[in-house]
Amino acid sequence: MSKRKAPAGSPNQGITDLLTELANYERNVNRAIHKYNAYRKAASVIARYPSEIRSGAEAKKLDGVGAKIAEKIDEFLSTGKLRKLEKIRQDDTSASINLLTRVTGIGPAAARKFVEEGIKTLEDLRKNEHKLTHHQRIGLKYFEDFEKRIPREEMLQMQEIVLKEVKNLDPKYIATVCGSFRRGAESSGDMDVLLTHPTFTSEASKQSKLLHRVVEQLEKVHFVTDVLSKGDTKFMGVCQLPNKEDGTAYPHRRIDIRFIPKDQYYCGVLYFTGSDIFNKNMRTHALEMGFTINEYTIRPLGVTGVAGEALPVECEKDIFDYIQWKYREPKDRSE
Ligand code: DCP
Ligand code: MG
Repeated sequence: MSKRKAPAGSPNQGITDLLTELANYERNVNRAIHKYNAYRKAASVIARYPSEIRSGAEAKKLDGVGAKIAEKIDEFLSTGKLRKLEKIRQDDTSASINLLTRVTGIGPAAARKFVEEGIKTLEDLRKNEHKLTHHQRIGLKYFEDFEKRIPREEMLQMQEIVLKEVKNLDPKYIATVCGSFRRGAESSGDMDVLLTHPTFTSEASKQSKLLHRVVEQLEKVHFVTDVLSKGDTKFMGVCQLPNKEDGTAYPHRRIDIRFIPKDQYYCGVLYFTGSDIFNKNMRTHALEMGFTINEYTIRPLGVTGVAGEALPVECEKDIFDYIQWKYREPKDRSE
């Protein structure tokens, strides 16, 4: 999962930036995940609004924008700023926590702990390397690179390398680049790869070798440059395209590879294609239809509300069919 960096370019970017900043503040500083989600939902619906919003009342008509957010939009439109945000920005602790959580591997709890110990800047982190986990050290090392979004053109080149190497190892592997890339985004925050193999099912014993072989091959061709963590079913790391023709280097990028049992693969592909807001809406509809969906399975709910056995799934459309939803292409899954 990538740290939140919204793509630029809506007529209401001033408003969406403001809501995103408030969302991050609620998550990172207050650890108020519901408020975080509410601001994110409002930002996302406003980001897709095609014309310039001129009042809070106009915004309030959109699903996900309530009275309090509408009020903030009014204040921002009439004064060009928001007192609440000005205060947050001036608060030293909030600003430091927000900064530190931009490092991958540092969550809100770790950030608060560092700040309480007086570690407040990237410089402070560098001086205290011994206090960082391996993951956090790599996050610090590539801090600037990881803040950059990945243009689709580079995602396509990255995808080509991953799919080619996987196929060369064993054509029976199935790999899918999910996340915002699969939804057609012009830029992505990271690369989310899902991997399966017919011999790996939820009944079979663990097959972590099949994941590790792929990671080792990607290291061998110098695509994967660093490992953040490597488990039986999930690899988190860093990758980089080979240098451009003129010799300049591409930024280092975050890559996750998840190794998923074949029978759970398409529930995984659906989940990791997102968006997170689309997933929430789809899960809500599934519940209304008497099913529970998560990143592994879709299961029917009995009259007592207890989930039954996982239903067979051979493709994403099967999941839509169970809940009687018209199939939606990845590009139509922003909400
Ligand atoms: N996901 C989710 N709920 C979360 C986190 C993630 O449903 N809390 C799912 C939907 C996301 C997908 O996982 O689309 C991948 O997570 P990312 O954070 O990488 O999100 P995107 O790939 O959509 O965006 P980005 O371009 O920022 O990477
Ligand atoms: Mg992503």
